Amino acid sequence: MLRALIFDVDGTLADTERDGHRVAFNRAFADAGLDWHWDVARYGELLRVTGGRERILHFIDSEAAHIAPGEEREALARALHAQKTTHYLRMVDEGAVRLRPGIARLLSEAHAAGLTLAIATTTSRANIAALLAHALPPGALGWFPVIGAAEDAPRKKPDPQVYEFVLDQLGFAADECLAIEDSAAGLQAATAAGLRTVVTTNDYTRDQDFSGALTVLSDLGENDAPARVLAGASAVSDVVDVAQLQAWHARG
Ligand code: XBP
Ligand code: MG
Repeated sequence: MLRALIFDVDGTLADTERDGHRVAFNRAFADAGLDWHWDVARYGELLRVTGGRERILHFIDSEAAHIAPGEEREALARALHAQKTTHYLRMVDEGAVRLRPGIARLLSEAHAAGLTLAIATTTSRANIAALLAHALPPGALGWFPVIGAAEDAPRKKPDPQVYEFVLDQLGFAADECLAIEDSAAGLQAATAAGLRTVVTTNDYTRDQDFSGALTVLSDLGENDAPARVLAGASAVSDVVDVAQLQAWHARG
């Protein structure tokens, strides 16, 4: 029986990366007087490193090796990442980030149907709270009794740590849940935790390897803009709703 849906955040609930996180990183670099700029294409490459602080550290290693290794490098990455989060939170409050097609519809429907909703993400609790507060009805954060975030799982996806944390908190077996992800790293993390996964791709993840996913979709679909199945199990309805997820889950 399907009991819980576990959602990734960045790229899955919302297209946060190109016009949200990326812009916030660049603002933090400018604030610090650095001439670093992550353009849209470069950011796509950098997304291979999951976790914003880890992404900055990787960039320092590859392009700013003159910055002393060790404490100086760690402190710089931490400070830039904190400043980036400040910018990102402001941008979310200003409405720079929107939920993806079908997300608000499916979350409301699943909550009303009694499915447990959870989150498993690499980003921070503050970023999740801001996004949900801005984009969903008041109180929607309370629809998610379990949230696994950066603070709970220092080992970032594709490591399964955040999914294992969420499953532990939920108290459900992995085969009673579905994960919804947008990236190969996310799919690997969920799969390694024993979860079956529905993938909705986006501009940054479209060409990644999603073998092992239950199904791969353009998005969850709205009534006037149906979801397209790109690979895996076919759909019985135009939009991904609770009945559709139950059907996929039952196929195993
Ligand atoms: C998301 C990430 C995050 C975001 C930026 O991966 O890797 O690092 O890009 O957020 P996923 P932070 O969707 O697989 O969880 O700067 O807060 O890390
Ligand atoms: Mg993601």
